[in-house]
Amino acid sequence: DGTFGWTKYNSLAEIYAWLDDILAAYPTITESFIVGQSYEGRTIRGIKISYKSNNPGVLIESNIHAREWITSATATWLINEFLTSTDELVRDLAENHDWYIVPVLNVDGFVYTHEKDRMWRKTRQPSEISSCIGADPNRNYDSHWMENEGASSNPCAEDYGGPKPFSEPEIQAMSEFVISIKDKINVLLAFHSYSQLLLSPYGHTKEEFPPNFDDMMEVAKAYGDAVESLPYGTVYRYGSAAGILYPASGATIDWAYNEQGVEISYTIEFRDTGRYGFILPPVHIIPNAEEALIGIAALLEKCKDLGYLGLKSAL
Ligand code: 0X9
Ligand code: ZN
Repeated sequence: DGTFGWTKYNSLAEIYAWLDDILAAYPTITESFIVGQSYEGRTIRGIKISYKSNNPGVLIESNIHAREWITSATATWLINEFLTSTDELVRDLAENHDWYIVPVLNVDGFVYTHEKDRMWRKTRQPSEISSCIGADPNRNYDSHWMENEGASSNPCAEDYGGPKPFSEPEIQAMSEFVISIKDKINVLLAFHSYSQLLLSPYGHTKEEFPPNFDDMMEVAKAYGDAVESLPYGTVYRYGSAAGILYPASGATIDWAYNEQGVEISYTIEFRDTGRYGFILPPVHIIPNAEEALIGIAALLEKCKDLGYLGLKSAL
């Protein structure tokens, strides 16, 4: 019926109904989890996909920015591939990693983009000092929060860091969820759009680079090369977030890397490079998702070669 054929973008209700169908269809491989509740009281849901024990863990955070619809469309497409594909590469990828996928983190903002303002980015919690609403959830984590002009202190700005770290209930909840599984997580991928970039820490400074920066760039190159090798593949650039984009402090990947020891953490900025930007036509969903799939497969292969996919803790 086209509701879930990745030929259009879906609402939160449609995504959650589809998730329920998937969980019911694959009860032994999938597990539902709840990250927490949003400011407006919505449930932030996720799905774990695990074919066997002692797999390295990969956490995918998607749609932290409300208007970046390609991210949840890609995340749901990946879930479907992991469960249904018969392709050998996809089967290896699916079955040899444990997947924790949060398709829509900023649920209130996402609903707002569907119902009121397509270009909304932030959360929907009102400010106490201004009539402007919401904070940038990707500036709200407690790691170098507000440092080096990596976020704004103006509640009306698109990159407002919030009144304090973890002021946004969605980000507080996500941080608790990450902490609860961090011993099982080898790799964190934060899905964003747009610009076709792979960004490593640090976000708060371009003067310094993380200890394993060279490894992270090698891993990012593997992603870019794999995507480019596709017949219709696009070009991905890579570097540290502050180095090739702009300073952004308090982002998910920086907090996970700096404070929680997740040694491989990337922001992936999907299609396109600006022609359509956030309003990416739905005909891009499947090609973008195929690029993500092939890119993530190459990325994890390189991570494994470099020794990053070992068990983090004996159970
Ligand atoms: O500004 C952001 O939060 C991300 N770009 S977006 O256009 N999707 O809003 C980039 C974040 C990268 N920076 C860090 N991870 N620090
Ligand atoms: Zn974003």
